[in-house]
Amino acid sequence: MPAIVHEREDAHVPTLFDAPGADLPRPPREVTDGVVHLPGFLDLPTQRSLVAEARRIARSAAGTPFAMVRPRLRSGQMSVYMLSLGRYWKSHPYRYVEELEGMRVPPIPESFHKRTREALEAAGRLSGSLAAWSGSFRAEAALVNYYPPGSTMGMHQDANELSEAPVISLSIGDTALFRLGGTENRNRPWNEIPLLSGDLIVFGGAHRRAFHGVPKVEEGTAPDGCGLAEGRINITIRQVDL
Ligand SMILES: O=C(O)CCC(=O)C(=O)O
Repeated sequence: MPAIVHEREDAHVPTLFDAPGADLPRPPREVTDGVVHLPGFLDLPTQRSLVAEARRIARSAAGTPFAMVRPRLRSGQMSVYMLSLGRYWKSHPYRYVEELEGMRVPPIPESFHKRTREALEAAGRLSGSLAAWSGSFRAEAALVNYYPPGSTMGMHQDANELSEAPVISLSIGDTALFRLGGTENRNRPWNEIPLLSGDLIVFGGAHRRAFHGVPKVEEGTAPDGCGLAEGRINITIRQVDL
């Protein structure tokens, strides 16, 4: 997760539910080579338990070097809060570390590992580029991103991992617009995928280093029972080493 650029791109984003096609059925699909979208991958009880787990870890990390904070990057203050598990994603310069101030990064909980295995199995059934990873993927770094109302994430590349293994991304809470472009720059053309609570995106293959971001989160759309009263949680899981 390197440089986040805080562009004002959100100014052009329509309301998600007004967007053309927003009311169409959402079948599981390979959106483009190596990018799989599985709507409703997590049921509500699973969403609640992942949120509860993330809260428990965030509470125990409070006051330590691993506290959930809004990172300050070279490009400015992020609006998203981040909690690092397994490896800590550090800025200045951007890199992953296994410890800070002599303390180990909190481990990735078993519930996240389990969802990762299930996600890769399901994604591998839809994408030839992802199929090989379900047996060999090692979940080494998990980021819990909390989007309070009004927050966004600028277009960026996940480029600090040595591995080409895909990124597993789970969404809980408010509906977000996930924008995925090419590997060369932040510009169009993009795929834009509304991510509802419980959705899974896996991106790898030709799009592992694609620029991506979240220009819009629709306030007040989190379903009852997902475990979040407001905002959005995104959990991304990565293999860092080769
Ligand atoms: O919140 C999301 O859906 C995307 C998160 C993301 O891009 C990242 O953690 O690198």
